[in-house]
Amino acid sequence: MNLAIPIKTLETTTKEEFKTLHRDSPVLVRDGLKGHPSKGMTPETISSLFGGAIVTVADEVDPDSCSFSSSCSLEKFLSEIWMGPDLKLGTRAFSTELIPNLIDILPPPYFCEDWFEDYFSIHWKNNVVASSNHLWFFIGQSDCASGLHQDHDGVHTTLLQISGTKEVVLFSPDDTSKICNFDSCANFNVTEASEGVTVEFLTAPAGFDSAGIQPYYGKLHAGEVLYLPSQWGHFVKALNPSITFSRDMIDDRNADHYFSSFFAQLVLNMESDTEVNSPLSNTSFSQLMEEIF
Ligand SMILES: O=C(O)CCC(=O)C(=O)O
Ligand SMILES: [Fe+2]
Repeated sequence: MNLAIPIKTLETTTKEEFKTLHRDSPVLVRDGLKGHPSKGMTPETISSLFGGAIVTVADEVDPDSCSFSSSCSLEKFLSEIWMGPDLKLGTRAFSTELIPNLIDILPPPYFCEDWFEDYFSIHWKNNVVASSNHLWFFIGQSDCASGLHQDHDGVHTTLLQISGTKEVVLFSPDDTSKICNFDSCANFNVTEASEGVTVEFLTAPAGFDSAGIQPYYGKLHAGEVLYLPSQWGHFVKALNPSITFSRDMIDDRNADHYFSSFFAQLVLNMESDTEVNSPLSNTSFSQLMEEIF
């Protein structure tokens, strides 16, 4: 059993203070949605903006046996399934084909520096930020969970809690590399007791030793934002019907990591000619190069 440390929590901050004092560890900012276009959104507003998108509904509680059951419109999911009988169902989707205008309501939270936002042209924003899995929504019933993982390409991310409450368990990049091997991560149980929250590892990769592994634990409420620096492992579970938006970011600390992964992937995609999966399938390589240089 490993006792969790509470995630650092701030009532409020500023861009300057956050960059100087806080950005290198996970932080929960209570007024994180202040001034954000998605603040106060309801299932009704989300339906009116994006309700026509066809989303996949899945049982996401156990990521290893995630059974994709059906597709339906986001409007139907929100009005009939999300509030319906509790089957631990959830949907997650990212921008572009599904929700082309998600980028309009998902700029970074007020306290975050982001080079995508500050330096990218419209072309890059539309073809890379909006189409390379950097803008997400996660909508799920109670108990719907995202298994422990690190985000792709070394991005920093923010979880913007629009509605409901989620619990999160975090591990440092070093600890995450011990808990997860290439195929899977250790399974664990989270228990809340008067002496604190404990994490008990159940199944684990061969040779895993839980001694010294330090979990971090927190609850994310509507209006709050959780900031996760690059490569922090995260497990997220809805404690009641919940809506989370998520926005990735880069800055001086992870831009090299991001661009080396991004271009390595691009070259692989060009070599194997799998244009459909390319993050730049809407644009040509030469067009992109013209934008950059
Ligand atoms: O809210 C969730 O279920 C997962 C969020 C997440 O993993 C992310 O935004 O990177
Ligand atoms: Fe994630």
